[in-house]
Amino acid sequence: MDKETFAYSCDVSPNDCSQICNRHQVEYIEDPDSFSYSEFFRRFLLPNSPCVFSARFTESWGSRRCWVTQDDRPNFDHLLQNFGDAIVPVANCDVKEYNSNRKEQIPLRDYITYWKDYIKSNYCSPKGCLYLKDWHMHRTFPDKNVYSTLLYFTSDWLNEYWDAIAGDDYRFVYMGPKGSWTPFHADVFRSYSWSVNICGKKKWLLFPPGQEEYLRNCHGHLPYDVTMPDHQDGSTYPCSAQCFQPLEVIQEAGEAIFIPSGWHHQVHNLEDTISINHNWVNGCNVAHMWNFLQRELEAVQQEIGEWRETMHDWHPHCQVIMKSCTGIDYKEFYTFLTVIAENRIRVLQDYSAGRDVHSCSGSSLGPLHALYDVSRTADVLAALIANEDFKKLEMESFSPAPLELLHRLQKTIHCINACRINDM
Ligand SMILES: O=C(O)CCC(=O)C(=O)O
Ligand SMILES: [Fe+2]
Repeated sequence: MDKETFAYSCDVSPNDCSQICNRHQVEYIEDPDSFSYSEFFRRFLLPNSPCVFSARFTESWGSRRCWVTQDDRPNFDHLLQNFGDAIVPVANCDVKEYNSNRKEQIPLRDYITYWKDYIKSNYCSPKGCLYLKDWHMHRTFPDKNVYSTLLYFTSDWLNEYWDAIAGDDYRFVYMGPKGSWTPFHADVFRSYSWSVNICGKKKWLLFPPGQEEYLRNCHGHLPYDVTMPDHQDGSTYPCSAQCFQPLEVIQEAGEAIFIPSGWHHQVHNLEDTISINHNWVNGCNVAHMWNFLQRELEAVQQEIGEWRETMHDWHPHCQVIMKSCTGIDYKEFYTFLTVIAENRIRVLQDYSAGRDVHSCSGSSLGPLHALYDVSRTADVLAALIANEDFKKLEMESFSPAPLELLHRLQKTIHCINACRINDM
């Protein structure tokens, strides 16, 4: 990150997306040589706006050669030879379960047999339209080297955290025939996503944050498929007439799309398509994640509100339910902030001491980015510490103690501002 961008990031609050809502087109970035990280940060990350990168950005990816045949179709033979035994999650696009699709785990070999038969039968099968999605390919095959995350997407606290605790990851492969699709949703924890088509073509329907409120039905539920004509019916969807038309993006082979935080979307594969995507969170959208967690906890508290007075462990119980519904509770959110904070404090200490910082987690975008991360972590940590529900947790078991960590972050910001900022 350059000095101008750092100074700008100190003056504007992240995620002010008001200017995007009336825009009708998503911006297209053509040339990797003239598009810097700082420009992406200023024009897309901070304002929380979507964009598409041309296929030139992913030209060097191995998967764009090995996973694709000469005529730009999925290379089934290569996938079978390299990954045939892997067990992969497969959703049935024709079977709705809650607001998603029924999923099962099968060997990739069987999925590819199905896919080939499906094509031969003219995209029709008694099994329905099956979509391989959310396959943690990178976790199972870390050395396959089929892609490398674009620099613009590398400030990724979510995967940095889950890698550090060897817990999980949010790096996925999707593959499915023409006609497979993903229902209307916003991403996990209100994270960003990026997605690159290795081959094929997708149609994205994007709704800026808040528009989804107009799409709720009379029971307050969000739609499963926003393309269904019944959304025009005012008695079932009382506010749908007020909703903007979605931004529609056609993503071609090789192109990358950036989906900002909290933007609801629905995705259709217009051809047989393979894509790679990550969910990610960083200093620009961590406040979205924190707001989302607070709303999730409120929803749980409402749901079991009648036992508040009679159940002695009602507050911890709300956290348990929240963790089972969303995948994270307040304690884990705190641990997540701790890992990022410690990594960035270390980068800045090493930098101040004149040590080489290139090999540390969170250092690749430079010391000013580390300083930006420290200041965003401190802001969200301060909000967490002031939160009444967080105060009710058993904080003696938290290490480091939240206030101590906040003071260390503030001291780091102070020291760097006082002595080094002009040299960075
Ligand atoms: O490609 C798809 O089917 C869905 C991808 C998606 O929802 C995302 O990347 O956020
Ligand atoms: Fe998504």
